[in-house]
Amino acid sequence: MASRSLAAALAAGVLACGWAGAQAASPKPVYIHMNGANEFLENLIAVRPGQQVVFVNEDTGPHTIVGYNPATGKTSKRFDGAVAGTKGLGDKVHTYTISFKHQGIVYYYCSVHAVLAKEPGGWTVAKVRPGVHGFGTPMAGAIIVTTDPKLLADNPKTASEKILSGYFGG
Ligand SMILES: [Cu+2]
Repeated sequence: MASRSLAAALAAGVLACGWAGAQAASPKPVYIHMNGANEFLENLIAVRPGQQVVFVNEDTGPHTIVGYNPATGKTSKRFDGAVAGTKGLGDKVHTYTISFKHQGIVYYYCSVHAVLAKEPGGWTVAKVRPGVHGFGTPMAGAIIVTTDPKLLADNPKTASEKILSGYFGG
């Protein structure tokens, strides 16, 4: 009898631990892809504080990922990544991973394909670097760091996959 209740207690304990572990586990990363169009495919995403954001370069050319403050125009020393290109599907892809502690909006751009420019109102924005081909949008994006479940559920589908096989670019 004793061993049976012990086994039950152990089982309950294991289940409780497993459940607690699952609760404490950090959420999956959110992926942002570079794919040959000189843009960030998922250029607006939401993540929880502490959740990893992984930039995946599926392009043959290199890119940078540099945070900036639109109010001051200053670039970030901490949010400052660079990713080399890849030879194509099946070849190694380079990634850059970062997470953010505080809620708010974080802005970033690729300094190879975009430039920061001060608007007449004083706000700094990313613009297409002259001479760079692309799809009309500057290579830049924003990350909303939030606990709002509606925002977190609104990420593009591609943001949940590391490798997008149809998106390798030239
Ligand atoms: Cu770029």
